[in-house]
Amino acid sequence: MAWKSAQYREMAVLLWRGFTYDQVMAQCFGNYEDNGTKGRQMPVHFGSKALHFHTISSPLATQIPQAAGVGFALKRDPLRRGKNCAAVFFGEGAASEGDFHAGMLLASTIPSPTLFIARNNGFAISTPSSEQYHGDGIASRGPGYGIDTIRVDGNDVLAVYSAVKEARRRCIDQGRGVLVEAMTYRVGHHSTSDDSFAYRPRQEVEDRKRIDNPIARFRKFLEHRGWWSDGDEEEYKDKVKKDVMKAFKRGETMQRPELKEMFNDVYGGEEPWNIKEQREELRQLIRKYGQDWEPWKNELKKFKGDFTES
Ligand SMILES: Cc1ncc(C[n+]2csc(CCOP(=O)(O)OP(=O)(O)O)c2C)c(N)n1
Repeated sequence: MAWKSAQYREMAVLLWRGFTYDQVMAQCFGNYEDNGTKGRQMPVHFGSKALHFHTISSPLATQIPQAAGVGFALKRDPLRRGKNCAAVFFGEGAASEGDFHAGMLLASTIPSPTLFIARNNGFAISTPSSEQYHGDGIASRGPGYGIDTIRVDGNDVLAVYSAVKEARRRCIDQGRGVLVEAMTYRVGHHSTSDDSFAYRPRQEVEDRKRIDNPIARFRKFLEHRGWWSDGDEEEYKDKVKKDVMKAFKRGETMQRPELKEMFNDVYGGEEPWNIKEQREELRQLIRKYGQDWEPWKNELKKFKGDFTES
């Protein structure tokens, strides 16, 4: 199974590998079933050791040189050499960070089977790609690093599938990095706190949704072949919506992980004195005020276990 390093739009990779809706909600709500990040990460910053998915970091592009390092480690391991690669996802905005260049250079000079997947969706929040680079997108940078590169129509599901399949084959066979740039258009707002109509026309978005959209296009393809219909679509959407809402309601009401988790896993190896000291200080404060001061009393009920006892 390839090691994945993602930005924050790759939840589908996890779902494809068997991550459940309950696990998604556990991470987003930071409840006690959030085994990967234990309530200590921002929502959608998933991670799963079992599914070989590195925990997502907020600072853009940090995953890129890390992935090149993972690729190198895979190549050094006799059991995984020639079988596995590291795959890293990032946006065209993240590719403006120095870390993009560091990662590409690393995979090129200390060759490592790393699949760089740039998803160029035209925007980095409000910055259009026309302001992101003056050259020919991200793909044009690959040859400069001696890295095999392909640009693909990111709105054509099957084209992306075959491009990535071939890129992966080359990556593993040659033990070298390969760059894929998938061209698409972000029809949604950047996030729920963004109003993209402040910086692009509504009509442009509506047109893209209807005309050149991977979901709409693939659906048309399936319908044309007689493999999908309006009825199938309605039935499927209805089922997924129900399943998602069920997991949402369940995850929302569950208790948070034990408070002591906040201090765990900060460093590897022996725990340093400052972490011990901070844990003890919080314990003393909770002993003193936890049951008397209303805001803390209410807040503490949301966590599993009794921190003062642990
Ligand atoms: C180093 C750093 N700078 C800025 C940000 C704020 N930020 C978060 S997402 C984002 C846009 C990223 O755009 P892109 O890489 O194209 O990915 P997209 O969101 O379009 O998928 C920015 C600027 C950040 N998280 N980290």
